[in-house]
Amino acid sequence: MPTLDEAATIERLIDRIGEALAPTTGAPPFELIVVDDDSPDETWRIAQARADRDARIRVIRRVGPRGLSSAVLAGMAMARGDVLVVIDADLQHDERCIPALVAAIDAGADVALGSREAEGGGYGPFARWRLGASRLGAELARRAVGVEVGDPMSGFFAVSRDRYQELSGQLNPRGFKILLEFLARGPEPDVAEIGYVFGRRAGGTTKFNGGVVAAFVVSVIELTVARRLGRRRRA
Ligand SMILES: Nc1nc2c(ncn2[C@@H]2O[C@H](COP(=O)(O)OP(=O)(O)OP(=O)(O)O)[C@@H](O)[C@H]2O)c(=O)[nH]1
Ligand SMILES: [Mg+2]
Repeated sequence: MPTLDEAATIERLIDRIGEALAPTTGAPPFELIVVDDDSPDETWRIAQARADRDARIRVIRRVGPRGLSSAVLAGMAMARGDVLVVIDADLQHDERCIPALVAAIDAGADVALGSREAEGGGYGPFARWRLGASRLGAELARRAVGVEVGDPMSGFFAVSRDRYQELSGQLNPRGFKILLEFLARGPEPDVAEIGYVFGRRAGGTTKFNGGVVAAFVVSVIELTVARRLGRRRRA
């Protein structure tokens, strides 16, 4: 779970994940790794207080490197499980879908997406301009990754340990859309999509800005070139 100034929501999300993955539900055992970039609102301190009481939780407070995608990769590098799940901390992602994401990986998928475009999914109260921009971005992303996926812009997804290990030397931690890296690099992945309804940000403020869009455009170009070259080399 990457966090930057999410003090308003992090505890609620930790509670909800604990409920969604309680042993009584039959969900697999889990660890929760919070990767915080030295949030001025001290999200890391709140998370650490929970970790002190709960051995399943670990907190990384990074003081040098920054960025959502690099935080995700830092968490993955520490993770011990067979399935690696990424979820935002602002309650926009539905943690009740985590067991379905894990089950999809267990059933053989390389990547499983929480998808706003799959059955049962939706954009909820997403602002109209963001919905338009997101759909346009999704179309560009689909072309870049060359994989038929409904919601390549998702920040809520699971990756198998095998896929992670196969790609770990090639992943570029640029910007917000690390999922694209898992879709575009290496051999074409087997992808599952689990519908969920994108929620309203439940507190705190957005980190989405012009820099995020610029990084996305660079990623799309770079992944398109890398994939075409890779395919030619493999052919
Ligand atoms: N560690 C870390 N986490 C980040 C960084 N930027 C964003 N995040 C986290 O990544 C997640 C996604 O960021 P958001 O601001 O919610 O982005 P978004 O969902 O596209 O935008 P909204 O719909 O406005 O919430 C949240 O949990 C953020 O706290 C960063 O630089 N470092
Ligand atoms: Mg958000």
